[in-house]
Amino acid sequence: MNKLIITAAICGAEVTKEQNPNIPYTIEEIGREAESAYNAGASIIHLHVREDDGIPTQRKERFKECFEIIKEKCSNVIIQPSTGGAIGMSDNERIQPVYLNPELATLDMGTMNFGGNEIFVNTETTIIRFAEEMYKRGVKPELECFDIGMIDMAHRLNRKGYFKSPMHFNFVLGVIGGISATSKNLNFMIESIPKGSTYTVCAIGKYEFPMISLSIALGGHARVGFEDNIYISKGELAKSNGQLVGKVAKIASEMGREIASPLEARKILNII
Ligand code: KMH
Ligand code: ZN
Repeated sequence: MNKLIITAAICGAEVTKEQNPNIPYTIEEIGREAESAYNAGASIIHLHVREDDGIPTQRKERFKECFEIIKEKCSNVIIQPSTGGAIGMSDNERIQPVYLNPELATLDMGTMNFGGNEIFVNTETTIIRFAEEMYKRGVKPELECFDIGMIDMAHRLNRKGYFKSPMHFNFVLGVIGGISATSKNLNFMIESIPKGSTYTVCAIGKYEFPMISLSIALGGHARVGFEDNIYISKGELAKSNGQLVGKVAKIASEMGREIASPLEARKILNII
């Protein structure tokens, strides 16, 4: 089986230090969390950034500073900024980190209720605008699919020539308002993408490790981290992203799946 790419979603935009004091806000804390994840086997850092007080921001300058500290501490890791940002941000804010020409960036594939009462807006116009800016700059989009219809949107934009093949997907399961985290749903998503595509899987809270384990068994990749889950086991807060990544690496090792280095991850994702 191919090697396993582990993505660490180290920060997110929703979780706070009140929920887990180890959530990073400052540049130093972002550097610390990225380093712990990298040392434990992550080859991609999925990045949201905050101001020092914890408020999410998409400011290009803040991303730049975080890119610098991550590159310093995790020499060749792949940095994948978010273009989802936080609920309520404008498209102009959300696109900011793409102007730093990262290798990868997330691209959210549809509008949804998010966590119940909020609306995460991603119209087709927004998706196309973000995709065009990414491809112009050599940034590969990771297509974030929170529900099955979002995969249909990827097919549609691929057919129309806006997305290049092979596409790379992230299946996000268990967000309230999106698809629930079941093996049936994950299989349906995997079967729905074009042959030759790559995919990674993440799931919220207690569903994180079961869904990731399924992905590892089926040949997919895995995303883990504070953005999706703050517990290392039931009722026990994770001390670091490294601890969460370490648990994935252990599951993979027990299942006989080797971990991809950042260079191997670039080859698997066709970004070199
Ligand atoms: N924070 C969520 C509203 C992404 O990174 O592209 C969106 C999100 C997806 O986290
Ligand atoms: Zn994110």
